[in-house]
Amino acid sequence: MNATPSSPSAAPRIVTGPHGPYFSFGGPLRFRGEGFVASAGEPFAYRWYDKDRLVLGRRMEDQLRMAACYWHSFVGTGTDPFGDATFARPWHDGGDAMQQALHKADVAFEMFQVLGVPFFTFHDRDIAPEGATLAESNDNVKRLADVFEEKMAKTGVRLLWGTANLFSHPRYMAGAATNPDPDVFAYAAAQVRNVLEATHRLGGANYVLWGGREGYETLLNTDLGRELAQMGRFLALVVEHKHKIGFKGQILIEPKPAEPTKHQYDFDVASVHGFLRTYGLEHEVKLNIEQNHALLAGHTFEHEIALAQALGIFGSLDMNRGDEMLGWDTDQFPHNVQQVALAMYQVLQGGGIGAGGLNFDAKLRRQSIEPDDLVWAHASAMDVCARALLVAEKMVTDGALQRHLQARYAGWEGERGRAILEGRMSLEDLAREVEQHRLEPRPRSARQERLEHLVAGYL
Ligand code: XLS
Ligand code: NI
Ligand code: NI
Repeated sequence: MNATPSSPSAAPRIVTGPHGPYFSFGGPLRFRGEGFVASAGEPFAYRWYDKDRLVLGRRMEDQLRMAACYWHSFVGTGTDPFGDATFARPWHDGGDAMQQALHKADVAFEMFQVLGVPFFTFHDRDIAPEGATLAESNDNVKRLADVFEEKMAKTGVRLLWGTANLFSHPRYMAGAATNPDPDVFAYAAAQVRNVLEATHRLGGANYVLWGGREGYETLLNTDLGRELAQMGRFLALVVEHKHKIGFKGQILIEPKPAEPTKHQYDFDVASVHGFLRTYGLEHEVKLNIEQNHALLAGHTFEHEIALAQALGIFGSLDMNRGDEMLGWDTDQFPHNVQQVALAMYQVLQGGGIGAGGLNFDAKLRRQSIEPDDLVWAHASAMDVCARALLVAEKMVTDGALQRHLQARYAGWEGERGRAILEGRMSLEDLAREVEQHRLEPRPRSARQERLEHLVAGYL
């Protein structure tokens, strides 16, 4: 380990690996406020991400709990279905697979420090190579977890969540838990056990399951009912093991309607909630909601957040937008302040992000080939989220939206409304009420445009 000289005089130093600094930013990015003007000496500073600023009584860093993900940034190479790799990453060649993994870890922690991002996330296969046997693969993961433990202690970076990659390897082509072959189910279970334990050891706040291959292409070869039962059993085993090892983090499912399978079982918040209740897991498992997965399911991000909160299963967020014109998961960094603000408003109204966080499950466009593009992408996204949080704070403190909502539902706070909800009135009672009092409900404006104008004012 050696330290690189940092450019702005008093800035703390960044710990890099033996390959030296990968990014041109010598010290952690600083907060310089809205008036910041980039210069050769300081090409980037946060304009809104001021981690210690109090927002509704909590530090901004704690309201957002932002995380950089390992996979897109350090595994991705810029390939697309038509094109080869465009990113030349030095840790992808040179040395054996384990040496490459160590090099990758050095660069990852260098980036976390430059950004000052408090959390990271990973899949087992992102951090360590697959071995010849499962035992070897699991051992590789454990060795990297040792390395992480040391780096986390040195840098203060924490783990938002870990997850197992149960979708890349051909053994999982027909699903992991939902595979027609129980041996694959067993293999997936063994892999999850290992990552869950590594996540626990690293003090992870959550453990995520995204069922990329838990779905199907055609019913001609699929027994849907059987596969759902298998998935229910798998999740129960994960929950059981969590309690056995004393993992206190949240277990999260990440819904997505399709891609890679044509029809994914964890379609959206509503369908996952139904699934959890069917298998009696609604008090054990929460949701990791991804912005673009919501859009692909035909919902807004804020709809999925509000629904999960209403059902008591809100867990965490993956902050990556899609493209309005493209119907697939483009995993772009957030840049639309209004979109993020509307989501953050729901998060705040529902009591905050809790043990979850805002994970950038986002990747560079394949023409962004410079190392520093990784920093620019994350830092810009962090700044956009910070700004969106400040907008959401205004929406909360001003209170006009909330007042409108209260006025709109005020009837339900009255005697008749309460009697209905508390089950004190039958259909006959209600019919009598209407007749006796000659009730004739009068439609009232919902004022959508006026509220939209209010939102424009908070931006
Ligand atoms: C893919 C998912 C994936 C999960 C983690 O679309 O978003 O990246 O977040 O397995
Ligand atoms: Ni996704
Ligand atoms: Ni995701």
